[in-house]
Amino acid sequence: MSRRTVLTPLTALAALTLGAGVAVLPTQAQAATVVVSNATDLANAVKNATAGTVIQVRGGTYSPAATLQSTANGTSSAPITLTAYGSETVKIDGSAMPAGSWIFKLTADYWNVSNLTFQNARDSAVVCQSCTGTNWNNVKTINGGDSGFTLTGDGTVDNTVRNLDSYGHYDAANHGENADGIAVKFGSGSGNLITGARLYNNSDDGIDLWSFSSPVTVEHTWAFGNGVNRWGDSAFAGDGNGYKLGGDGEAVAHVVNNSAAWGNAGNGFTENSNTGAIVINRTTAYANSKWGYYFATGSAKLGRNLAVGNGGGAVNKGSRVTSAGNNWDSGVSTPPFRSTDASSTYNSRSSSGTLPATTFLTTGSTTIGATMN
Ligand SMILES: [Ca+2]
Ligand SMILES: [Ca+2]
Repeated sequence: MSRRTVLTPLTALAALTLGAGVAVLPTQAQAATVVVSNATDLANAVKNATAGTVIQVRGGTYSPAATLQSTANGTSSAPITLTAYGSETVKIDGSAMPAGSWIFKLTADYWNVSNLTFQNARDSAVVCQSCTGTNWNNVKTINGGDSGFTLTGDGTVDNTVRNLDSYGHYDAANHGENADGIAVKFGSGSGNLITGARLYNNSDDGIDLWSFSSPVTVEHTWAFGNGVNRWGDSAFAGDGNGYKLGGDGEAVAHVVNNSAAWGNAGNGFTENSNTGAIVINRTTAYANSKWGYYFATGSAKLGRNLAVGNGGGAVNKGSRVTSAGNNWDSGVSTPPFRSTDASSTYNSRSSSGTLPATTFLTTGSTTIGATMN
């Protein structure tokens, strides 16, 4: 049962003094702050949220019977908040939902969602459709049946995804062809930022910007180990790009700053046929199976990037690419890595949610490659 912490005794008092008027009391709006401790109350709290509602979820694992969803908008001054209670650990598990279910779907504006894990989705874990002004902080999407975190639809504007962990996703029906760590696909809208993400061991790509026609900014993000067949699938079809930065004929100038890709089965960073002026600045591609950077057809701007040990080579770039200050450009040296042991990259995040401290792929350079933080 919900514990409504901002109950209004005056309402009860009014009911008493009204006497027979009880029957015509207006429906009491959901209180501003709702603390929930079971799956039914969680579902109802999400369903009934209105601008200003704060939903706090007590620690534990919740297995709702159906997708948690809302079309209710917050406002910029009165967002809707969904978060863990205090510092408690909350896991929302999709296992009990029907096949094909997403765990959490918003078609809504101005929600702040934080400190929650969405695991074992039957399909995608979290989908925000045509959302404006949502903030996602320290969310984890784990081991689902399609992409972990998705922004989609026209009117996808000014959303920030900060410190997302998204891993272990695999779409069995399509032999892993579709399940990405984070997908910003099939839509448009400006001002979308992904920062501090760790996107790994997904069957398809780390991040996929397929058919999204407005620039997306990605920074301080790691994509690794994607597209590796970890499921014994004899018809495995995952692509395994760390950063798949386009597709479906869109020409769009996405931006990737200070991020890294390693150990992916495909390319570290790829235009994926996007001919727009993609900007890739101070990133590192290490030991990906194909190219570190694959920009064969478009007009990307590659600056101060570091490619080492990639199976296909450092870069495949077409004549329209601008390339300067990268370690494949003439006269630019390759600083040595302090460490190529990736084990620390799996460590817990800092208390504020930032990426774990590591020396992996750091060089100390102030001019080239990702700083890995
Ligand atoms: Ca794919
Ligand atoms: Ca993909």
